[in-house]
Amino acid sequence: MATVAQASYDVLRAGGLTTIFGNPGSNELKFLAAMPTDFRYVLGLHEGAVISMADGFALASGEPVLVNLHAASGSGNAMGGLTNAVYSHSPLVVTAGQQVRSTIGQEVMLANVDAAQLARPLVKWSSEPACAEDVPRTIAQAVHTATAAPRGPVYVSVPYDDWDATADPQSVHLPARRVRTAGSLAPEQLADLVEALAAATNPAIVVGPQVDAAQANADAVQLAEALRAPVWIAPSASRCPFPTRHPAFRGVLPAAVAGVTACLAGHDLVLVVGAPVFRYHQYEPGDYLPEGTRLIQLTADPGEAARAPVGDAVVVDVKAALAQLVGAVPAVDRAALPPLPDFPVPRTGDGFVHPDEVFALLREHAPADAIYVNESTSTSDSFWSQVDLALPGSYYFPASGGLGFGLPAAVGVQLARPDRQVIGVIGDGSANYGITALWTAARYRIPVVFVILKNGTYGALRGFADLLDTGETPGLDVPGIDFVQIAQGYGVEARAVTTGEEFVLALKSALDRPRPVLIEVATAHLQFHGLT
Ligand code: TZD
Ligand code: CA
Repeated sequence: MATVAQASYDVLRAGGLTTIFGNPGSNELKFLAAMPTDFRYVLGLHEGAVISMADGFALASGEPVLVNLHAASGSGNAMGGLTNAVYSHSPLVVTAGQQVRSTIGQEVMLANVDAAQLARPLVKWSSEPACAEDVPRTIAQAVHTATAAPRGPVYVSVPYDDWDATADPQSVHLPARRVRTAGSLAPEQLADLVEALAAATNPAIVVGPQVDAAQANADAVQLAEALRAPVWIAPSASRCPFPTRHPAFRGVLPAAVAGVTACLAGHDLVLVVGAPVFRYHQYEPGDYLPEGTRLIQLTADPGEAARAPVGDAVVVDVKAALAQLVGAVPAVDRAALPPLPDFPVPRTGDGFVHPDEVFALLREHAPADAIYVNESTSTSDSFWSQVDLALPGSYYFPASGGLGFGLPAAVGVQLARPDRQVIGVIGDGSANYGITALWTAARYRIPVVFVILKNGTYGALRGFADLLDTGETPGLDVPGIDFVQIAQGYGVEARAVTTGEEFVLALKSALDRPRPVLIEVATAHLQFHGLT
């Protein structure tokens, strides 16, 4: 007779969840002791890093991933990272070990009191099975819920005395079940969209993370070419859904109402594909759209459709919808899109490396198919002006703005995509929230190149302080952090550079290594500010 643990692992295997990211405690040992040999366990030293490594792995592989946390304590540590997974539609199956069923009511040490409630405002679905026999079915439900459109994280709490119980013989049906979503445009919806696009004199397209997640980037290119329409990436880009050197590409829309409206001026129709309308950040109220502009949003997420403050929406699989539109829009009689200007000449620093120069040098010296995981918050404009991202799955940024994603997610992405070099571009502020992932990268020889941009400050908050006119506030600078020593302490080779030439040498040698390497780049005059 199979145990609950064995039946549960059969469900996980069938769903492809054979990589487990976790940090264990006493409540998880029974589950881990039963782990079959075809599963692999990736240990993270803090749950914030665990969840973000898993998030990166799920985003880059396109597959659901199991996260195994310790009770409420471990779950709480993972909660910030979970906000990113929610907004990146990451199919994480988060399990947390619970104390022995009969003792939860006494609130013994490390009981997860009211466990299912803990993650509920964030996750798609949360549960603690009512009895041991229902654990394998609950885990199957969790996997199907996480992967059904719109994808997203789920949470399951399992008392640890359940794992050794005898499984319900009927659990054998669970691994074979498949749950699939259909979601093309109905004929009349397609006809309406084609009519609107054909009638528009100057349509624009805005593409979002769902396009990259569905690997529909080439479909978006085809639609842009068919319509001869310019393309922007939706504000607060968490992925790169369009090739950045295509003549139609106009950049990332600013994350403020006024800026979006200014960019979209002159367009009578804006088709938003695979993004919310919109993920603003800076509060600059104004008209959501230019006068006379109509907006139509295509999204797989009914929540995104319902909460938009402006425009019509169609809830649909965006890859299917794009392919349908490409096949149906009539040829247009408009001028071809002009070729792109050359890359802007990067600004350079003296005694430090300007971020523009870092990104230009990465473009020149890193592999063309490198994947960038970016968590450097004040350097976005530099990044987008200098990079050449052509392939799907080339860029990841924290989807809810919660720091602590970047460094661990780079590790998870590299584990999922050993065929492409991952470069983590991480600010000296952001790096600290997920720093323990360096140990995991070293321990499992996951060869990420971490580029730490060191300006000694929370640069983005200095930008906000100007915007909000708050002047000098406490808590904005982070001087005196030596990332070379920190990295070495976790077992990662590291070096610090202060010139472009040094950076190129360090980068080339890092790219040749089969192990992770960290390069700390001075991106401001640290001594001058007294910030070393
Ligand atoms: N804590 C968490 C978990 N998420 C956050 N977004 C913040 C705090 C606030 N925050 C930002 O939104 S940007 C930022 C902070 C602290 C500064 C990051 O500094 P950095 O990058 O060094 O990584 P820059 O380029 O210097 O801004
Ligand atoms: Ca910084």
